[in-house]
Amino acid sequence: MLKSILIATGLGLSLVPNLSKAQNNFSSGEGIQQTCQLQAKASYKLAKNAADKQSQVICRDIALLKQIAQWVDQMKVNPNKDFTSKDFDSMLRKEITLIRNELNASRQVLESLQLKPNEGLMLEPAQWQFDLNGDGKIQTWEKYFFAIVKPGERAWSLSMPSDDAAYYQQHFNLEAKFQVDQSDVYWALAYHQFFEGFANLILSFQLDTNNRRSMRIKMIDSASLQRAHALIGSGFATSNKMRLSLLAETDDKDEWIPNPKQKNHVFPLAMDQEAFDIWGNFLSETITLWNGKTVLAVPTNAGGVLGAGAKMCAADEGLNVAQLFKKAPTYFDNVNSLKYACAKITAELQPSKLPEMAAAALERGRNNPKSPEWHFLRYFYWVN
Ligand SMILES: [Ca+2]
Ligand SMILES: [Ca+2]
Repeated sequence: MLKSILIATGLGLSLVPNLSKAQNNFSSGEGIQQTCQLQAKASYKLAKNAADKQSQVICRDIALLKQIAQWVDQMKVNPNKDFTSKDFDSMLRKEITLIRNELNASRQVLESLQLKPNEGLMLEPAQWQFDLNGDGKIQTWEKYFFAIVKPGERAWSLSMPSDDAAYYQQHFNLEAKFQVDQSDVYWALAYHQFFEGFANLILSFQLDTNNRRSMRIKMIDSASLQRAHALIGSGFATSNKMRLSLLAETDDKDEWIPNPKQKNHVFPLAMDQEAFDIWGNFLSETITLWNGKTVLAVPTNAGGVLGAGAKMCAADEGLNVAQLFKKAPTYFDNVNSLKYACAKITAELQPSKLPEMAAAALERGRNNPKSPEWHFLRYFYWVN
């Protein structure tokens, strides 16, 4: 009896300093493990202050990432070859619903965050090493999953994360750390809004396989489709807030995304004033188009998806993106199913400048691979 009390007290005492040390520590491997265990135990409801809220979002997102990695591994072991089957549909729908709900919870916490100076947590992402797929081992790709690439390195590829340790030593800044500020909160919020929007978009539709001769897409949830439009629109608006918030920063210490004057940052890309201007122009054109204040009218000689879209509407019409979401019919067979969103060009409803801007940016990029426009696509990947 006495022995068990002693052990219990000893345990309690030894736990106390660990717990306080674990509170929102994202600068060491042990710290983040303990912090996130604490957050999980509190079912991600531990949010008494700004630090707890940041901690909750990071830990909950990592838990979601683990869940996805485990789900993908499970799919590899037990692949369902027939992706048109009802089984596959409900399995995928269940997973995307879970992703949407988790992103929704984190998004709401981020929306409620307004950081005052120095309320931001210090983050050292290369220390965040987890067994993501739950196979009991931390493999090389898992060890470096959160590590940040060095400036000037090729920041993106669509291939699987590398499993070669030397690759990370060479190309990654494994000492990178930064202190979160309100601009960075907007950065995270915009990503959450976009991804939650895409999850809603996917969930609005279903492959209709009842008619075996031709496959078509059925819209099954109009409310989810409206949420997708609203969330992606909010993502653009937040991205613009982030741009303005970054430009307004006057300090220069432990930064994540830098403004043109800040030098002390660990972001893989430096952004000059010109890049900020291009970003601002693209954003404002995109927001106007997204909200149906302009229409997408593409020259009929354009190729690709845009060209096909252009031919769909009459010569004096353009595609109204807001109508695309609001008036969506039940069935989509081919690109002509989108005709319902064609709108007459009038004095009030002008064509968007976005196609010309994109074409000009690509053209300048072709002539000068160092031009900021050419790098814009890379910026888009990192900066949203
Ligand atoms: Ca693993
Ligand atoms: Ca900053």
